[in-house]
Amino acid sequence: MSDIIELKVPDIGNVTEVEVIEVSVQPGDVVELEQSLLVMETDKASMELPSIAAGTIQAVSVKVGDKVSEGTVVATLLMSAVDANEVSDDSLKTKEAETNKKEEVIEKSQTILTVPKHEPPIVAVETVVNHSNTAHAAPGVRHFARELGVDLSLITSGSGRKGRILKNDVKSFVKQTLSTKKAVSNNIGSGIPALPVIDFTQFGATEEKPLTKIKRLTGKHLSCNWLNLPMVTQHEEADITEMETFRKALNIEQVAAQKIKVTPLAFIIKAVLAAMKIYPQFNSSLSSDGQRLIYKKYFNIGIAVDTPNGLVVPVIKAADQQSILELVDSMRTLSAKAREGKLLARDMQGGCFTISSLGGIGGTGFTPIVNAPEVAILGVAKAAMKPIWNGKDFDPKLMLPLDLTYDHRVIDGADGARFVVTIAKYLQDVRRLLL
Ligand code: CAO
Repeated sequence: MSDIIELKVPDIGNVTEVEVIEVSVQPGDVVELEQSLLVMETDKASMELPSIAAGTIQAVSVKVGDKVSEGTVVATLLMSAVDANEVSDDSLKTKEAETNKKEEVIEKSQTILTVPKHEPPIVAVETVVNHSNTAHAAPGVRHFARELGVDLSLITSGSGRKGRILKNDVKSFVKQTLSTKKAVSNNIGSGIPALPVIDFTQFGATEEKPLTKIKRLTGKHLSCNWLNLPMVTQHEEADITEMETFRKALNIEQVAAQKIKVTPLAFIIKAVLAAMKIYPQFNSSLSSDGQRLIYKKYFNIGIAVDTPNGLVVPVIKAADQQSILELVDSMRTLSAKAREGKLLARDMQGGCFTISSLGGIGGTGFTPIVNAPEVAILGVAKAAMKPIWNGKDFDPKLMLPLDLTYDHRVIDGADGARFVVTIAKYLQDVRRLLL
């Protein structure tokens, strides 16, 4: 048996002819088993041709641009001693199949995106690596990607010719993935799978617009809170029938005196403040080591304000020192400033508890996200008339939906329920707020 073998194109499936787009070896090169010899490309995919044995390349019989098909001899190889003993002409085909299988196994097993050891741990990313085979990339790039555990199919287009993925594209992908994950990985080890990168243009026309700065910052903050805080939302309904009668009467006077209208929110702030005084854990923050609760002796209430540029939360300072009408005034000033984009950093700092009211818009309830380092947030939806059973009959009552989300590390479920029930009690009879 000769120690020189012909390296041929194996069965390439339904395709009859493929183009050689890269030749990775030249005469004299010492190659290992399964080392890529060349890359072939069809309209849809590129594939590598691995060597079926280790040895030294004697001659290369194809060049870039050549069309090859099953059986085309691409090179001849002088096998290394071990392989020469192992490989016979008859066994080449079997070996070839094994090699392909091995590659497939290696690729399929790489389902987790890992990072170089010196990097901090990041979120593991599940990938569908068998799609990697269809990515357009040279063997060196594939090898590099494999070393980093990068699924090439996640890189939607490369910066090389015809969208080929280059080494730099892999580096940028890793960099981008690391920086995205770092933002959410402060408390990690949680192995949250990343969302797949999807090229939506494959489904139809699209248009891209950058997020506003507020949206980007809010998104980061909300994601961080969502991932770090174990949150529970407790729902309640407050009977505000009498409160609304009082508020409407008050507003007749307010309008007559050309003053600003009072909305339910001012009463809600008052009720929240009263409940916070009874349950001081709602006016606390967890220390950064998670070992202590920091109780605040001041009462600053953040109000979520919807602006054309996104959600902002200005803070009413010393809200407990303000009357209902003063709260209305503070809210008006801050929400106007927010909508005009004139809030200063200090207007949004120092909050103890946030209220997010969507009641002016509608909806029957929602689950707000705690505005950490605060430990709870109250969501308010739209009040609606409902038939409430009084023991004998149904009474029509104006019911206000309240949704309290709290950080379960700080607030127990029972206290969450007590707190929101207390708010509802104050709203049902606002005279109690005077006590
Ligand atoms: N049920 C029924 N009606 C309500 C209500 C409720 N819960 N809350 C307010 N209303 C009514 C008001 O009485 C007012 O009615 P009139 O026009 O007849 O006087 C109308 O709805 C509009 O109120 P408003 O929304 O302008 O005023 P507000 O004081 O209730 O809220 C503010 C002020 C700044 C909080 C609000 O304008 C806003 O921006 N809300 C959105 C907050 C947001 O985006 N939250 C989501 C954050 S994600 O967690």
